[in-house]
Amino acid sequence: MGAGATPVGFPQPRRRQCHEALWGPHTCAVGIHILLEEIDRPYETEKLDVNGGDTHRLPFIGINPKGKVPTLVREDGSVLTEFSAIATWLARTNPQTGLLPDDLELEARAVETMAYVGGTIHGQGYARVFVPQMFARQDVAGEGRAWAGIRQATGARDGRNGFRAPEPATRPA
Ligand SMILES: N[C@@H](CCC(=O)N[C@@H](CS)C(=O)NCC(=O)O)C(=O)O
Repeated sequence: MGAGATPVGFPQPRRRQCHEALWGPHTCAVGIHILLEEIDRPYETEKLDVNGGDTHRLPFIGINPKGKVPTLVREDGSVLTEFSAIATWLARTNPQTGLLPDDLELEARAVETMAYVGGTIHGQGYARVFVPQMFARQDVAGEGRAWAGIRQATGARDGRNGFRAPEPATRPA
């Protein structure tokens, strides 16, 4: 399959007049909406009822099988997902906006901040607020489900040992 070819079974991307951001109120996708405003070029939006489950139903799930906003359908019809990827791509394709510094060190710092906000504050922080029952302190979770799962998957007596590298004898020669 040549570069840029569409895998069999996938809908052929259709060119569009402008980008379309699929987003939901009160979600991190609002950030991409803000960036599109900053860029000051025409764009379209599709507002989803995320709490109502729109991201897990067709047609959205056919566009982004991960079932997450933000999702950007670009002018060439291709779909880009993940906040930091979309933000970086929007910044790089619109350098006049100065959204991302040119200097490598400053760019690395911007990516560092984006990764922390997206991965740690958003990904873990909010999950801990919304579904605290899914999290337990590791020092009291020795008999908890997570370690039990690791024990089962690895055969380790103590869940923590499940993370140890295999004994040399079990490595391929
Ligand atoms: N790793 C994704 C996470 C995006 C994400 O968690 N989006 C949430 C809204 S803030 C979502 O779509 N949730 C819908 C769901 O999980 O059902 C990214 O960085 O874009």
